[in-house]
Amino acid sequence: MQRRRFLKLSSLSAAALAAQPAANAAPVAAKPIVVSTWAPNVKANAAAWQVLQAGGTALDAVHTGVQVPEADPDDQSVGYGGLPDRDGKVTLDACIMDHRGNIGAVMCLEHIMHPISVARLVMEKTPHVQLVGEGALRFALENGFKKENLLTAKSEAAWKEWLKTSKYSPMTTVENLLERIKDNHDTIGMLALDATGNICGACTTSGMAFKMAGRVGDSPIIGAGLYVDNEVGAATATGVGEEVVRICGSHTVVEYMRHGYSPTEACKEAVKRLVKMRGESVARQLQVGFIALNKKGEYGCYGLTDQFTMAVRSQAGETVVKAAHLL
Ligand code: SD4
Repeated sequence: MQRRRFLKLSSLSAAALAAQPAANAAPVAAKPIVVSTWAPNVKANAAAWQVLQAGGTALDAVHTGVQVPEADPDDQSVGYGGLPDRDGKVTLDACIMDHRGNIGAVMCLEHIMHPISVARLVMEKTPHVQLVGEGALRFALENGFKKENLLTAKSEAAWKEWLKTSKYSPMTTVENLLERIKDNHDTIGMLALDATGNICGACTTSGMAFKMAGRVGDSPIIGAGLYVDNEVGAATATGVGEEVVRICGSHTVVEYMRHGYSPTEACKEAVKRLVKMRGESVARQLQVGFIALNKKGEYGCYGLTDQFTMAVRSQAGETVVKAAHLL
């Protein structure tokens, strides 16, 4: 796989990394609208869309939408059925951000099927913005969440298979994530613009498969995996979280939109920054994807390498967009 990727990506030219002038055309749809990372999340968008269409808030829409993959045992990258860490434990990361800058996150949370709901409770019921591990679990149980076994037979089998051959190394976990991304399915980041013009976002994941115990990626980190500024727009990320954190990815995308870039251009600029920082040879072995939505309902996405997709739902119907990519 490494070699295949290398051959595919080695055509990167210096020109591809040079600053591009801002292009203008951005897909636009009247509000309300909801967008998500990865094509299979059309299902999650459909649930969010029901909320939006009924006049619900962007916050309720993203909260409802991302619960779909969280509860889906066949989705091995989010919630129930997520691939475990290297010790066989399913540990979940999630965050949520509303149009007023309220935020809540949980990290390394075990046994709770809907970490996004716990993140929302952190936001609404505590003086804090992030709870991790045991404290997050205790908070969830105290608030009526049920303790469940999230490791499905399918994910346990995948873990046992991995144990036979894999080494505990950072690159092995990255390779696992890249394999998973080839199935076009991964972490869900969702952004919604409701009928009143407010934007909110949510992001939830089981993180990198077979990660070290205690590892937290970008997904529950506000500014990295998700960022919302109701005056400008919102962005969310997927891919190798360590790389997204390094450039405060989603915040970076929103800042580019603030300075007039279209959602697609803003996502591209963040990807370019990462490549500049990491260098071509490291970057070509990775995947990072951003999606963004602005106040006008314009949306866009961009990937570091091939295969990234986004799902869109608006009055115009359901669309899947294949992201352009830098390398
Ligand atoms: C993480 N960003 O934990 C997540 C995983 C992911 O596509 O999004 N993969 O690093």
